[in-house]
Amino acid sequence: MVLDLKVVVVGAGFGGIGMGVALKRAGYEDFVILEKGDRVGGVWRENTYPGCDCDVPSHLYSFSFAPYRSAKQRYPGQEQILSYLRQVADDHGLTPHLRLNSALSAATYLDDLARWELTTTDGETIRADVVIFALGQLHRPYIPSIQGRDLFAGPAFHTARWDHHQDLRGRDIAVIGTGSSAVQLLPQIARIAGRVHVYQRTPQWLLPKPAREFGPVSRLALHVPGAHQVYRRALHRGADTLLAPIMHRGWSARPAQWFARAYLHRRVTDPGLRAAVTPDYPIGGKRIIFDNAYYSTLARHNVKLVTDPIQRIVADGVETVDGAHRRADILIYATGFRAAEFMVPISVRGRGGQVLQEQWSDGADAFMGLAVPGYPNAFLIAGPNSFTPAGSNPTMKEYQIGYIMECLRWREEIDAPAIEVGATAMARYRNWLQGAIAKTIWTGSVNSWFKHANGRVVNPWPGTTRSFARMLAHHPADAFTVVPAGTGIASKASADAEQTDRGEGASR
Ligand code: N01
Repeated sequence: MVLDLKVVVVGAGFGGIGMGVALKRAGYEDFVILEKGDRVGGVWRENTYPGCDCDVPSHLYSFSFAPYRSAKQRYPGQEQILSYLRQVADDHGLTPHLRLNSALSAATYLDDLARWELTTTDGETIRADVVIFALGQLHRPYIPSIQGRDLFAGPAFHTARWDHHQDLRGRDIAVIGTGSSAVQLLPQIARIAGRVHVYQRTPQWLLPKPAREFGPVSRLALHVPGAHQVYRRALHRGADTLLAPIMHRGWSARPAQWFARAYLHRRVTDPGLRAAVTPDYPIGGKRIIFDNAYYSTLARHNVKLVTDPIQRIVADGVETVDGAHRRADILIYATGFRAAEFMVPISVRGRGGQVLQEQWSDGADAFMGLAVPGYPNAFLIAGPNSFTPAGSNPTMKEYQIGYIMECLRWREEIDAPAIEVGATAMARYRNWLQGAIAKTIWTGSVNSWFKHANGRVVNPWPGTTRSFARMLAHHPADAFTVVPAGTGIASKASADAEQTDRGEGASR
């Protein structure tokens, strides 16, 4: 049996839940949210490693319509974020719309019907007018294929697949990777482990996290009408003013780099360790980490930072290229995610059967990270180049959700079977985007999950959250075009020509 719906949202993290709330508020009832997991929460459901929390303040890392008014912690913990998302879903009546344990495997646009046909891994077929992919980027673990990986005899797992059955007390642990997850994890496990070897390939820039607790006075003050909005706005402005300039080369990043270097010098007194953890690339080249405990943990008697590259993994430990063998009972991969691969493993076919993954083989791109020419009535939340390393990603998603709602309203208003972003608007946006990225430090040689394997910067947004909002403040008719039913295309070139002929405007 085929289920017939108006809208299908894929993913129940911040993007999918926020989209569900917007649909409900606009009076939509005929929609489902497909979720591959057994609960809502996205990355905050997947990541349960000790110490997992958020280094963005809770009053920013939340929806504008659902403030964390009584939060005691300035930075929310993983469980707190998970229960916040569950609460938002409950409060806004999303539970009946959720289809948990239901992973999308394929999405195909049916030209004749101007509708999407969606197939789940358990064989269900759904047809819908509109599909919104809110899959997120940091949920498919990356485990490097280091020689001997399968020979390790003890427990080995990724930070996003934490094995809670393992007792780490007194054990020798190897942690591979020194990104945000490792930095949060290390202080927690070092307290109980026998010995921890941390394998660093590239050092990270760290900045301190301001005080963690909100006192009773601050909490009370945030209940004063309007105070929460003022505080949130101030946090946004602060991030846009202090953090966003770091992404640009030159003087604007210098104060942050001086500050980070001074912090490192204060916290790491051993000259050898200090040299080992000092990055040789500009701050912001990788996502900056906010933390207070990592540097002091590296100096603990039972923790050793290893900077010699890993040669191989053996049954009882890790060997480095200098010939050293370090024993490990447990191996933890803090090696990040397949973040540069968008929409994997879903097979997406647009007009005329064109295949999204083929189009994106050199790196994904999408108009404002939310729409791709040739894929009518399909939208993304947190698609390519819409991750902000300098602010609140739930806020970026809210801006995209607002724009998608405008698209849905416009489509209904003009009674169009389908709309899609025009090739001209996309080309102009792409030109602007590439120009903006060229002015950032991300194009440097340092490795990061911001980039595709070919070096193209595909994840971060090269501006402030305010500039993102400004660019989405245009009417969809400025960028989108109507697609009548039955508009299959023979090739991408003919589609481009056809859309240009229609003379659609551009959004900027
Ligand atoms: O992953 P990462 P993460 N041999 O990709 C190393 C978000 N997050 O899970 O730098 C040896 O940053 C790799 O080395 P190198 C946040 O946006 C947010 O830590 O590539 N090492 C690196 O050190 C974050 O940016 C919060 O040289 C290898 C590490 O593995 C994103 O998630 C909290 C290797 C991977 O670091 C990802 O963070 C946690 C190899 N073969 C996470 N391969 C918040 O608080 C890789 N590495 C919001």
